[in-house]
Order: sequence, then structure tokens, then C-alpha cells
Amino acid sequence: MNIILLGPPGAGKGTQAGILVEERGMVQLSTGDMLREAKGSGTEMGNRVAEVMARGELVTDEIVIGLIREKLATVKAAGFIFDGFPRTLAQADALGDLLADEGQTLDAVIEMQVDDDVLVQRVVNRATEAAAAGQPVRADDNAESMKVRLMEYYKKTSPLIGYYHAKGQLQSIDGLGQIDEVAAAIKAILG
Ligand code: B4P
Repeated sequence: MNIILLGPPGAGKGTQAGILVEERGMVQLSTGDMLREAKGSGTEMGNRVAEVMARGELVTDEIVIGLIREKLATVKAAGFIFDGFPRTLAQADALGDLLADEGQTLDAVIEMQVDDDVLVQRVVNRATEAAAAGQPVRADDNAESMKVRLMEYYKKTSPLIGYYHAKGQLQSIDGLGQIDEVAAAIKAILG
């Protein structure tokens, strides 16, 4: 089973993907994590990615699609969770082609709905908690970057809701509850 977790920044895509990995042994493909890894590599591409992410903007389709293409060609799994990918219509088209090339299908797209004020609060909380624990704070986890991240989401990613709805693949859930309540809503869809 291959699924997409779709939603605005801080909706809890990564959090729920982690639970699905634990419970079902699926493989999480988080473009956010892959880009943070590239960022730490010290290469020219990594430095460019770091600047774009810190501003809260989306990294280019070319780079992100390349990362996913490489994973799909090299990682074998019973099921993939696409976490934070696709984020643009071009990425969605590319994913359809890549899965078809591998003889795979997309089984569900789960849209997590969370109000903007809660999203901002969650990422600011994460930054505060990380700082208090002496851990690294994500460069984009602040109110200023969140404004840009939300604008990018509504402009470039939210059209995917209609895209997958038209294909009959979209399932929307309330992402406002506690983490286990959201996990239960996903379980109700996936069975
Ligand atoms: P991501 O790493 O994908 O991060 P995100 O969308 O901000 O977070 P997510 O929804 O996974 O929320 P999380 O579980 O962490 O993207 C970061 C950046 O990478 C993007 O801005 C962009 O620059 C770049 N990028 C990534 N993919 C790209 C792509 N395909 N194309 C172009 N650029 C791309 O949860 C957030 C917080 O909320 C956590 O602290 C968590 O503990 C808390 N939380 C989660 N669920 C909760 C709940 N139910 N209740 C209370 N708190 C909750």
C-alpha cells in the first residue's frame, strides 16, 4: 500500500508517518528529512537548499523529484508513506509517472486539516521545547518563516486537494485532535 500524507506545515504529517512506520512497517519517504540531510552535507546544493528552507519557501521541483526518484529506484518496501511530497502539481504528476514505472499504485491520499493559528502554535512550541532541551532548533520553525510556509502551501500545494479529489483518491481528516486521535482517524481509512 502506498499513501500520501498531505497537509499544511506543522499538520503532523511526520508525526503520523512515524506511527505508521512503527505499526505497519511501511517505509517513510519524507522530503523534508531528505532535504535537511542534503543541507547538512556542506555541498553547494546543500547550502542553496538551506537558504530556501530557512525562508520557508519550497525547494525546486527538480531537486525534490530527483530525491524521490532515487529512493524509489533503490529502496524496496511493502508500502511507502509519502510525507510532505508531492507539494506541487508538477511533483504530483512526477510521482504518478514514477510509481507507474515501478509497476506500483497510489492507494490513498490523506489530507490533514488543521487551522492556521494551531499550526503556528505547534511549530513555535517545537522551537521553544528544542531550545529549552538544548537541542538544535529548525531554522524554519518560527512565526516569520511560518507565514511564508503557509503562503507557499495555499498557493502551490492546496491545488493538490482538487487534483486527488478528481481522481477519487482523497480522504480528508481532522488533524486538530490529540496525536492518538488523529492516528485513529488514519487507521479508520487504511483499515
Ligand atoms: P517538512 O519537513 O515536510 O515539515 P512540515 O510540513 O513543516 O511538518 P509536518 O506536517 O511533518 O509536521 P510535524 O509532524 O513535524 O518541510 C520542511 C520544509 O522542507 C518545507 O518548508 C520546504 O522548504 C522543504 N520541502 C519539504 N518537502 C518539499 C517538497 N516536496 N517540495 C519542495 N520543498 C519541500 O509536526 C509539527 C509539530 O506539531 C511537532 O512539534 C509535533 O510534535 C506537533 N504535533 C503533530 N501532531 C500534533 C497533534 N495532533 N497535536 C499537537 N501537536 C502535534
